[in-house]
Amino acid sequence: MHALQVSLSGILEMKATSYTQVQQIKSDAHGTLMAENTVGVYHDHFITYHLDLDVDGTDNSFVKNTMVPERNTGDPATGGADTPRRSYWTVRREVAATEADGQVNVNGPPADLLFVNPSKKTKVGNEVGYRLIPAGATGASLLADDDYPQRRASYTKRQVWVTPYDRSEKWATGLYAEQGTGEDSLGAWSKRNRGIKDRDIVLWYTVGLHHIPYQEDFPVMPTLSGGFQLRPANFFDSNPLIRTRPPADHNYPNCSCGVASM
Ligand SMILES: [Cu+2]
Repeated sequence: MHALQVSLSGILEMKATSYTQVQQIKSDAHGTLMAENTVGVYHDHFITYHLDLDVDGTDNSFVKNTMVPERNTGDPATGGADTPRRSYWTVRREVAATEADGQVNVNGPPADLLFVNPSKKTKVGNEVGYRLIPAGATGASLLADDDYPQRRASYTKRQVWVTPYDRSEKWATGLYAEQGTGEDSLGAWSKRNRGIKDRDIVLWYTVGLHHIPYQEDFPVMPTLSGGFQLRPANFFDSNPLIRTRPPADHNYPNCSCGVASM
């Protein structure tokens, strides 16, 4: 399993103000009064990971396993069962065909997101894969699509994008982010809606944090973290830890206790 985490710390972004007390603020101060004459401004952090995943080979597919609530029809022909239970949930499996299917807001309906190799199977026939698990910090941009920072980083409205590998597509906001207009960015590339099924695909995962500053963040911020995990999902035939050897019977110099001496 791979866990990736990014942490925010350091000096908070601040602006000067004439306010010295919260009661003086009559219009939007666009931030929190952190100290006299000091406002910590509202802002976002977006950290984008660009991962050329190769799950047991280069040609992979992106699979969305969406959990779907169902009513019990009582009829096995329609997935029901003759029991008093009224409902259950099941999985709708979708293999992304093109880039449009590869864009996911992870705050939507519950779904497992997997990268599989369709040509490699476990003994019982499941496609080998890895699962992407967001671990906090799943903020999506709140800015208008025609706002300038948002044009450059239109992809920040969704945490997950999947594209076919292209060596010229390396940085999500393009080569010149500061003066970019969005034409050389992940959002623009993905509009071509290329095929992403059973080929060399790339995951772009954006960790997003909306930051309303609080007084504890001043003057230096206690660490705040977010990230994601990549976890084997039908990659091994069973729990691989089962075959791990037990630790050898060491004599640790600072530890005199042990089963034999008790
Ligand atoms: Cu911040």
